[in-house]
Amino acid sequence: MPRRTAANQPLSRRHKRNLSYAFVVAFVFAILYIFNAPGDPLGVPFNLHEAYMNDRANVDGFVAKDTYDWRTAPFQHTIADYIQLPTGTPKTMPKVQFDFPPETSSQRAKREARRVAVREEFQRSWENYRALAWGQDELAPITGKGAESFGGWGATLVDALDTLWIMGLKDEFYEAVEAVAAIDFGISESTSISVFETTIRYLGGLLSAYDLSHEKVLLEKAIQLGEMLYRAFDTKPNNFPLDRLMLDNAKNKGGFNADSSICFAALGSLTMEFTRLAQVTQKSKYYDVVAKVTNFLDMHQNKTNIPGLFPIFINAYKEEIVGTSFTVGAMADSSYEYFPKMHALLGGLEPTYEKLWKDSSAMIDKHMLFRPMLPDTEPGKDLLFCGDVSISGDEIKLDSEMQHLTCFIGGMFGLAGRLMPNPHHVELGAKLTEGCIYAYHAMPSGIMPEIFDLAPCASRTDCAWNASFWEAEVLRRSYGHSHADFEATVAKESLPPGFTALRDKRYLLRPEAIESVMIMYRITGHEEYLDHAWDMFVSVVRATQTDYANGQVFDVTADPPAMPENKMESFWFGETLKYFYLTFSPPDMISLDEWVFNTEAHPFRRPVAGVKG
Ligand code: DMJ
Repeated sequence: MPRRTAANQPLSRRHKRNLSYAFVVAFVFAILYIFNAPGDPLGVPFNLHEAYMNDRANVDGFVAKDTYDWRTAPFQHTIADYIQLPTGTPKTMPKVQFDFPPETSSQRAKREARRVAVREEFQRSWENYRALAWGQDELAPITGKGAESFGGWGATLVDALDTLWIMGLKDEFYEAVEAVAAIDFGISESTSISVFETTIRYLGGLLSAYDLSHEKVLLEKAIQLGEMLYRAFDTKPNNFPLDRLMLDNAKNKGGFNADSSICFAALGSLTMEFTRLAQVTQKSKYYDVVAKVTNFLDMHQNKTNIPGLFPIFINAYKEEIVGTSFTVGAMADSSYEYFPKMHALLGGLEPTYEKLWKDSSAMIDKHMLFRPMLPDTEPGKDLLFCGDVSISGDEIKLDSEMQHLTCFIGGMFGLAGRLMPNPHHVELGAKLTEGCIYAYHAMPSGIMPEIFDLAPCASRTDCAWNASFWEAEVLRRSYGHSHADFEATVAKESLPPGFTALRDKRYLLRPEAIESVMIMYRITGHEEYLDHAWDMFVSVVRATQTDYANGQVFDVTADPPAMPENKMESFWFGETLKYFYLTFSPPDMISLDEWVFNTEAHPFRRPVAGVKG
């Protein structure tokens, strides 16, 4: 018979009771821990974040420094009557964002870990910009030197301001505001500036940081810069904006001729920034000059060579729109993007933007969107891309070439489909976003190239894989003749099935794909977008990280990635990292129902329904 030991003796009732108490206490602690697990200390609701960031208790007053007051610059082609900002009370707009249910603790832990990783990537580059290129336009990410590219006023400093605010980097934000107050828009590194780039990066950045922080000096700087850019509208015969502004001429005499050839993006996408400037200053003169362009576009929209669409180049001087090449990519993109966004920014009070959107989106859908032909094992029916079109006689021809720049289009259709309710547009937005996600996955580095071509399907509903068609398309793009040529091209170019050419294999740190992922996630709440975003982030960091920051990639087909280029544009801070961060933030952080982004990812406050501005 076994001996009775302490271990095998039956437990006394007192022991059992004590054990149950211990179990209950441990269980309660475990539950408390799970629901209050230490996460990101900055992960607080938006109103608390805003109160924390805008508490200026320890912040000095800032004084704007400018050696020249652009309000005094000449303006020869004076305007007698301004088109006024729309009056009336902003309309109630349909809800954009999905009603997100509360997240579980494990969802939150995963999301916050990803958000912190994005913030840390930003901070690493920011610290080096601060130490090595403070106040310059860019930090060269390999040599660690400063570089000037956009007027020399600190493009990165201004482009990143609102990202600092959104990421809760309070000390860094106010340090940057102090440096921005000291920018001298009276002098420049450059003799001429791009009106479009200066507007979307600098003016957009200043207005957005002002909208978020209410920091007065940011509005003063926005007005100084706005007055400089306003000189681009000092043109004969119609006050249409110039593509480039010669700064000395603008200061000394003014009075220009409108451009005889200006791209659609440069002509049509100053609307949001000048409208927001008009709203916050209550000065319709800023709205007037962009509204004139909008009225012109409206009058001509249905008389172009493909009615509804605008060609890449326009004669602003003669007010002629006769071009035959059309794209939603480079040189046109943001003008289409701004139609639905202006509808939101004006609280639905100006019907022209809805009309411009409806007529252009119908033709983009009809002529430019295409399903890629992919092996039957691939999810081709769920994907769309957007190519370019040209017209010759009556024949409209699709060039099934996609640009990274065009990846914003998924978010554009999704957002517009919510603002001006249209489930078909939301579905297009999802498929276009899936197209870009697919192109990221298809490349050995996990990153989509700058420009590539695909074999297009004849139908979006029915499209069986046809290897001979793919081969013919590869040969057409590469000027090859034989099956051997085809095989050599596929091997040399690392072409996945369905891809017919990689016209530009670089990745320039661009934001458009993650922009659409973020918007579609906020609209639909579909969790798989979070994983796609994370895959993109991991691949992008892996291929771009340098000792100092992140550099452009030469070849997205190289794996492991080669050394990046010594170049980092300001939109890496202003857009790309911001959209990654917002994807992994709680959805009330810059809600799409309260804010609308300009094309450089600067959020502007939307009017509140029923409340006059
Ligand atoms: C940004 O400067 C803006 O998004 C612009 O509209 C075009 N694209 C670049 C970044 O890729």
